[in-house]
Amino acid sequence: NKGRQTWEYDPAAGTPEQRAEAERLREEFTANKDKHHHSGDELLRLQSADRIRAKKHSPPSGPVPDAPDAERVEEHLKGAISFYECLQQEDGHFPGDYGGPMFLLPGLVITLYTCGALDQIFSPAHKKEALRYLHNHQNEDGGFGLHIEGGSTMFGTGLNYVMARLLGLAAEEPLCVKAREWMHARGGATYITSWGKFWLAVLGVYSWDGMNPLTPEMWLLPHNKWTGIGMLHPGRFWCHCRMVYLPMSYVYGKRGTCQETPLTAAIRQELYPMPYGRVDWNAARNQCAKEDLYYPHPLVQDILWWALYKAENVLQGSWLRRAALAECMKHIHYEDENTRYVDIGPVNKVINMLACWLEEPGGKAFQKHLPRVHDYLWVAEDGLKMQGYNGSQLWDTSFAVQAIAEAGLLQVSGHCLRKAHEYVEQSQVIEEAAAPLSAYYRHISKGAWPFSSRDHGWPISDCSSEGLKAALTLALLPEELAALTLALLPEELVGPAISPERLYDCVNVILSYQNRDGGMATYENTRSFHWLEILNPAETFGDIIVDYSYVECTSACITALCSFRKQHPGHRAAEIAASLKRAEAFIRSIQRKDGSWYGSWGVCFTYACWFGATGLAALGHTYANDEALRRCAAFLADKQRADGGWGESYLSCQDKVYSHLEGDSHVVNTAWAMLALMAVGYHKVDPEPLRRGAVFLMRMQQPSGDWPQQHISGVFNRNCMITYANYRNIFPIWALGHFRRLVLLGEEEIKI
Ligand code: LAN
Repeated sequence: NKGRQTWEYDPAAGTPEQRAEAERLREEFTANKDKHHHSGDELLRLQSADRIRAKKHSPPSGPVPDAPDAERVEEHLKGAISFYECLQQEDGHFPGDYGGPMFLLPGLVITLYTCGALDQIFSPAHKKEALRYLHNHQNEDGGFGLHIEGGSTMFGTGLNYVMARLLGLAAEEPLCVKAREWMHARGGATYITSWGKFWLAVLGVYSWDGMNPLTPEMWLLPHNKWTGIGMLHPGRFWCHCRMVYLPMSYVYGKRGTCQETPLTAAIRQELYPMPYGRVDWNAARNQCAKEDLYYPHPLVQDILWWALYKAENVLQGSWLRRAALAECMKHIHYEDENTRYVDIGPVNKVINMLACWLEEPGGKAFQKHLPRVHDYLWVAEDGLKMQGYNGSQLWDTSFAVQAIAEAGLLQVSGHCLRKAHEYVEQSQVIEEAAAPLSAYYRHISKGAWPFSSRDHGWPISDCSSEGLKAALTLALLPEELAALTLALLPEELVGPAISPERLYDCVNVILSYQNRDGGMATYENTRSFHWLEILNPAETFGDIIVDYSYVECTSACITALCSFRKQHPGHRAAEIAASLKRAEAFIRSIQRKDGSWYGSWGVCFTYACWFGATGLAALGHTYANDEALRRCAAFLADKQRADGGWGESYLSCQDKVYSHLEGDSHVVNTAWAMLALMAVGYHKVDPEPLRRGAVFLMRMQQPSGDWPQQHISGVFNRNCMITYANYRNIFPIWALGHFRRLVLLGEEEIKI
């Protein structure tokens, strides 16, 4: 259960002052909702209010000078670290809001309603907070976006409308009236995306005939690629795509639908501008609002779906269908059991739960799913949301370790690092998933680190790499701490070290991730070809079918292997050297002409430049001796703004063109840009941009030592944004720490 984050409703929790303060924070958020779409995770901070008040260090008050010296920066860092430490949990991880997507909670509410379990999970307080969330994130025009910063879409509006109704909001409430008007003005809910069609059909407010088929028989295709057709087997898809379409096709194949209630009968009539009985379902299959269209269907899909649509007449009720559904259920149970019912992500979590219920209403599997719903819920002053994962615990904690250790202020951070070490140790995956892995299309996991917790357990290339780097960083600390003559034994300082064997297991996983193109993908190897994206039916998401090599994942693997071989030079040295060479070639091959890299998991070019630059720098390349790094530095230097910071908009991700933020620069972008520039040694050429960046970060720091939550920093599938609440603490600490030691103190290389 390490790393488990759940919120409980306790009306008596806290002092009356704290409760009043929470209410005030909520009201303040609502009053300012047009100014910022993000909660600042203030309720989490409120929970730690006593610790925050008692902390030893705060940043200096008074204006930040234009040319701060090392001592001044040190004071800011101490304040930042002491503050951040207050958020750390008993088990050593740093919790934070991992919301952002707006299409997750409705699926959960629809499922729970369908299974008759809504009131079991959603207390009146949950409902109130979920409705608060809806009110706070409804756009001015009445619609809802795909994510909290996005313009209105039919997907967001249709699903959140339905959720509002299921949570008890009357159709005449202004929220509903405005959302309905938004939908009707655009033709109504038949224009929702295919995933939206799926959820509406489950609730029984949309016809299954209005859906392009999710033929479960695809799971019976031969998997061997030499058969040709085997290339289409879901076992070759990106795991998130495979794991979502698995239970979706089960539910589709069964036409699993909520029993009609007066409420669903009413919703049916509300979603469309015409009476429900007059909707043309065949035409509806391919309708999609222009606001939602990120990846329009190519013609082949229309032909394929038409053929499969016709085939449904034969397949439904056939022995083949029964065999396909049984095959799906086998894989669903495997996934549930191997993740302790957390599941790989928020979408398959909910649909797996629905599939289990359809298979056996009230059965054991369904019962085991219910408590794990809480792992995905998060409460902040903007309300209750469903997160994009069961948290980002290991990811944030590994970054935090690296950032805090590099600040080099161990007198302040020793305790915090010790706790973080416990979490890193306890979350490494130490066992494989159940055998046989190949029958379930699973990659090896033993030795990997997950993104969130050991219970979740899916291995990821760059999480393994960041976990390994954190472990290696911590392994060096006892010496450093001993040098400070602190009256503690090294073991007491960071806890017992992770054994070399476990680190070797992780290296084994990292090496296994290398693709033929030299790069590393996310959870598995690249198993098929880019042209398969023509089958991507999800209109709002790009590049979901294949797990590609990414600059982020590849660079993380490079830096991890480089750190590893410094401490363990004898272990698989030749293989590591060969792997690094190929990974380097991959990174170079995907650099853009303008010197940048495109980021797939963070916003955006700034994020990816940080990875591209640190990857090459770890291999010994610098500004002075490498043309690619000079181009990258020039790209970044060119993007610095008048306030000294960097600020990139999420629009970069969808448009694939650099886009500046309006208003203030962003502390997280600024830190990434500074880290990239320092990695390549730009400060030796011109320290000025770094000094200005550092001053910007210090000016943005709050008196508590915290930084403000600004625009959204994470992304997936090109088009959907996701919040990384911890980044605003981690990366400014990292960049300022680096700046102090490298630029102001003139250290050549930072050892840890
Ligand atoms: C994540 C979160 C972590 C992220 C990093 C480790 C940061 C990245 O470097 C590799 C990709 C990965 C693992 C990643 C992939 C896509 C995820 C799982 C997410 C962004 C969190 C949520 C998202 C998931 C796909 C959301 C559900 C939506 C679907 C389209 C299925």
